[in-house]
Amino acid sequence: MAQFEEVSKKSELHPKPVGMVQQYGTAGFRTHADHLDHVMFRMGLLAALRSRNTKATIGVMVTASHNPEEDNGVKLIDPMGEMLTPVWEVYATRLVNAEQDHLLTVLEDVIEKESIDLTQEAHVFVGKDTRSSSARLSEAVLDGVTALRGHSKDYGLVTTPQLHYMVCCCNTRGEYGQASVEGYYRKLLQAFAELTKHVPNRTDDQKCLLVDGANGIGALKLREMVPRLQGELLVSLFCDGTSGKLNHQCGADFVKVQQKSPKGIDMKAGDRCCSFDGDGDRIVYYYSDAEGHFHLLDGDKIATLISTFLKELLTQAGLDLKMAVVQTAYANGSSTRYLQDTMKLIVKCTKTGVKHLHHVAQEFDIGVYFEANGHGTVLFSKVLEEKIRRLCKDSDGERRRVATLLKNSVDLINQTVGDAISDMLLIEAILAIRGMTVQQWDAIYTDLPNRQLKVKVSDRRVIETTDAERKTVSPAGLQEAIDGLVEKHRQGRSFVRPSGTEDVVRVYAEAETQESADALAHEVSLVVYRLAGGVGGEPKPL
Ligand code: 16G
Ligand code: MG
Repeated sequence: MAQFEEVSKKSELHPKPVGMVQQYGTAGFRTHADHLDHVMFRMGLLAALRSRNTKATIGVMVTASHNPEEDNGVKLIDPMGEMLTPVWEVYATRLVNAEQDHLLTVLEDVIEKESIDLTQEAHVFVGKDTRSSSARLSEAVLDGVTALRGHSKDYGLVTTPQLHYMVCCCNTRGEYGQASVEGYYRKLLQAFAELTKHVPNRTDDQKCLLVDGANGIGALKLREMVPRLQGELLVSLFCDGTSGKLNHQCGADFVKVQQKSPKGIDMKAGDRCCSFDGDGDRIVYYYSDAEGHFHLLDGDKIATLISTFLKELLTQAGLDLKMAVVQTAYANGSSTRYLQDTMKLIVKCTKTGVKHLHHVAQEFDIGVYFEANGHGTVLFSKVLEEKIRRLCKDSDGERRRVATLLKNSVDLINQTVGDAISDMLLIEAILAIRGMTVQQWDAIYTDLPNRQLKVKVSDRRVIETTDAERKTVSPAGLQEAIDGLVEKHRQGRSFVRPSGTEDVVRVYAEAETQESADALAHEVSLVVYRLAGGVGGEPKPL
């Protein structure tokens, strides 16, 4: 077709290696940067189609998050700033895997299936992280958009959540904020200043926060904000990208998995610290005590702090609304018990992957969702936002104060997706308002010791799960074997699931003591190895 001449011509500049197959997984396409040029070009094409299909602006983010610097990846962002809808993930996979002479056929197929009108305008926002390959790869995305006569706006270096925010702002005609990095800073900084302005007498020590920027984009963006925090938060930035390598021995994933502080951070006993991941959509907190023991405050502890704070405000404001915390099977059993039994909150469990949590959180007036790995945010219903707005205007005294706190919390939170910078500011504001130290926050409940292992099998798809990945249905006998092992450990719990990002089966175990959790994880991984076709040597630690 004549209208695709440009696509044909341009796609020759971004050829697909014959036989290469990739999958739009939990976090989009992600692999070694050398294998991504054609993927990027084609995702530019797909974004231009998705934009026409939704009659809205679509985002394309070039990043491989916490993966090594040599990798890269790409994710599409739907109109309200949410993850790409699953049907289009299938199109993405098809388009990327089409051999060169088949590309137009697959493209036409999507156009026909979705009845896309090519005379419509298409608008695409593009962003990238700090990887050395990101500049060239985002050019390939822009090429794809142009080849289908789409308009693009290149935001250059931004965190993933910043691009989600831009897309949402643009499609809500500014209702969510102004679609620029400056607009993002202004919205967050103002909400943070409002939240902290009546907090009395904090010492500099209480305001100090050590931040590990994973040598990535989060560090660059935070550095731009720090001078504008008006001394309410004193940030010492480490792993800021000036010398170290992206995600290398630093960042949220390293800290969470290794359960130790990042290399290069200068932390003393009791210092409050946090780590971002490589694209700024995850955060974990930690400190070390006087005996040198490391304490991690992960996504579960963050969800607990935030949901406790919001629930109290709701009660004080006299708002009786539905609130829930959404977790995955990885949530520490102690956190689930605390939220359910002590806080009397509704707790939901979903499959791993942000989009699953996001979806369930949308069903409530306040949906707090966090993965244990530190990715999470809070969603507010339109009804609640309206009630808060009205209360701010119509009430006075204590009720008005509480309503204003709620309003500023809503403004500080990036509701499109988990956002390390926004989460960090909210956590800091809550700790300040409550006059709470990191140790007091940590003491809300005590994590059950846990262990994660991974097992290599010849085909991880043989593992099928149910009940939000907490039970397996195949291979036969596996769940019974796990149940038998769990029974032998006090407070034991264990589950296994095929990874969505790596060719392995993941094993999780928790129990009353670390020895017991370690033993349980080991025993379960041996059963997986035996029943699910293990390959290579013995199962390895994560
Ligand atoms: C991706 C997901 C994350 C999930 C992780 C699980 C997004 C944006 N990220 O990083 O939510 O926890 O994958 O990885 O959805 P796994 O399947 O390899 O355990
Ligand atoms: Mg990330």
